[in-house]
Amino acid sequence: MKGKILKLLKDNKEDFISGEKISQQLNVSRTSIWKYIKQLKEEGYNIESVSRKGYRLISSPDILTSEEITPYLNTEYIGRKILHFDSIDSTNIKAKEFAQRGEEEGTVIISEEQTKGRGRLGRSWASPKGEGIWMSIILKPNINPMDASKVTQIGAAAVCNSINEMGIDALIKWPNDIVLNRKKVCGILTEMSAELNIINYIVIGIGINANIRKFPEDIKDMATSLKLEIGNTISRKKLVGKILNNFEELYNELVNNNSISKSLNICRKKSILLGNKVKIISRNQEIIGKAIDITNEGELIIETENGKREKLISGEVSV
Ligand code: BT5
Repeated sequence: MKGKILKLLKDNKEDFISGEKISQQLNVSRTSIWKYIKQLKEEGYNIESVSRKGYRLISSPDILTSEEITPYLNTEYIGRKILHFDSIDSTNIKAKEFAQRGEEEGTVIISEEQTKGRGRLGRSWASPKGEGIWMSIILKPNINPMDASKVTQIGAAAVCNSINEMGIDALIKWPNDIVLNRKKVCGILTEMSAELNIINYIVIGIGINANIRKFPEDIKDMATSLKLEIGNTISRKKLVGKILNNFEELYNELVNNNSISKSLNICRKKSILLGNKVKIISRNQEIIGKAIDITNEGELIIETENGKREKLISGEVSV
């Protein structure tokens, strides 16, 4: 109901809308309306209330709730349900809990802050309040568990495209980073629950340093935010909308055609690695060579100095 009231206010932004009209349209009592308006004000909505005239929305807060993101969505199922938290341990942990309990494909968990944001191999991910996009998407694709890492390539392509659509020239550092001016602005963590032949669910966690102003000492040389690089605060909700739109389009290719060719075209075109000398640590082994291509399966091909070609499924890369 709160969402419906907010939608009415948003649709009538130019004018006041009376309590009576809201009450009639939504079949809700005037007292309840007053309570919901109070809640909205507490969330940061600036709503003018004038007796005999009614309510008018003056401004909305910069929060990543379903009500704020939905106007930017053109998806069918990705992000049509968004669960928003002010602060949680990790959106991936929460998404896994929900997925385990039967939550549908496409549901998105977003938090303004993570107290235990996670990277790969249990590393930590700095997730300060209100300054980033910390979100996880629940997926239930009917694909071979061996192909789960393809979802990371889809995510990287969706995020890179979306940042590019905002006029910012980000690149992809295979397999799971988006970089801007050679520094990391986004990391992706794909986790899965599966049996030998069947995936129970996949959770893709996306962390974007949107408007972070200052980084902890230990990562300040390798991390950056969109705001720090371009000098402007960016609209987080608009960016989330774009990412979910791009993601659904690219993910549908995997689900419908068992292919990620569109994502890979983006990953190749925007790759910061291809054509360059790289050092990769994969399964405790260090490989130095030239990054040649990304295969149709999403693996990176490296040509070592003795001319040998290696295909990698994941790893720690430095350029
Ligand atoms: C990643 O791991 O890059 C995956 C990060 C995924 C974060 C999202 S946020 C929403 C969802 N919920 C979660 O709990 N996680 C996901 P990896 O490649 O292992 O990189 C981790 C390393 O990046 C750390 O060891 C730090 O050195 C560095 N790092 C930590 N916080 C960072 C930040 N905010 N920006 C850039 N680098 C960071």
